[in-house]
Amino acid sequence: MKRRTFLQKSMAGVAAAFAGSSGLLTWVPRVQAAVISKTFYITEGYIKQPDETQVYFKGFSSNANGLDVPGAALIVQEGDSVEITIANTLGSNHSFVIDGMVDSGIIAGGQTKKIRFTVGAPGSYLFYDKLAAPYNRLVGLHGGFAVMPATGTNELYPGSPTFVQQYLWLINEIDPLWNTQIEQGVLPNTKYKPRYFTINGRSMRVPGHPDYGNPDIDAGYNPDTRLVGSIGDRTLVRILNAGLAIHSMHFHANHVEWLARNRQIRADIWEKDSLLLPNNKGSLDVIYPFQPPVDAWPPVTTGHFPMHLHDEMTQTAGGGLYQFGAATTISFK
Ligand SMILES: [Cu+2]
Repeated sequence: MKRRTFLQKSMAGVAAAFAGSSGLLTWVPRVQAAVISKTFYITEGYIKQPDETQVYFKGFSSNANGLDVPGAALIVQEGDSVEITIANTLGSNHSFVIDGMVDSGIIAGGQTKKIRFTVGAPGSYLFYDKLAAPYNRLVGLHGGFAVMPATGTNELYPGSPTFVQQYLWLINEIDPLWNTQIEQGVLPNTKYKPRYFTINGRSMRVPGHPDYGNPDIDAGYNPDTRLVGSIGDRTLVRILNAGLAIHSMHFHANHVEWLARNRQIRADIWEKDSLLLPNNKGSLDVIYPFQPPVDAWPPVTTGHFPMHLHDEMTQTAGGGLYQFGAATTISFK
């Protein structure tokens, strides 16, 4: 997989308007709206899965010659003006949609289209291709769109608990047979059997595997995905589900503060260790507080803990490789 790259441009002269790659979001709070521009190339290619199978994907890529699955995450602020140019390098029709905010309409094969919109309410959104639903979305045409409130504060929505850093986790599951049928230009006609499960396009590797700890490959060590903090580094995690399956997210060491699900703000913020992630573009927003685990004695301030999904199939690859699925790690440094 090509390393994710990112293009940044702000016509209002505001630096660091949005961020890096698919997961760890860079954000500098600001009070004025800005103009945010981004170009995506709709591309295709193959990504090697944990069992060495090469699987076909399409993506919203930052380079015409690359393949980014998911597409680079965008982080913007309510009220910003966004201009997105989408160059469809393929022969098939595609689209770019953010529910409630923008719908490009059909972008025909070979066509380049520029869309403009004003950013709506704060929260965590998916951008995706809605054509041939859900197949184009599942085959990789998706990415995260994080909207900060216009308050100039590190909070999910005005008045919500604050944090010092934020990540975006995009969960997907992959049925390679479906992807192959999409490659062949036919709509899948077989029963859905996902065999790979990813966070930000990557799966876990286990100790002893040649790619264990390789940040480009191993979801447990990829800096976009792995939560890293010291005590007190309250961390917002925006979790989005591009896939068809409902999941159970389980955090170790700390409970999380549950702020929203499907952008519905919780009236009461519960502290939970496991949470249901809805399917079909569902979302969860939580704060991982990086506090000393409350039940540990003597007190724990450093260490390395998992976050995995509790639906067991998601912890496998290729129909059986256990612990090569959708999981990552949490590092108290
Ligand atoms: Cu668990």
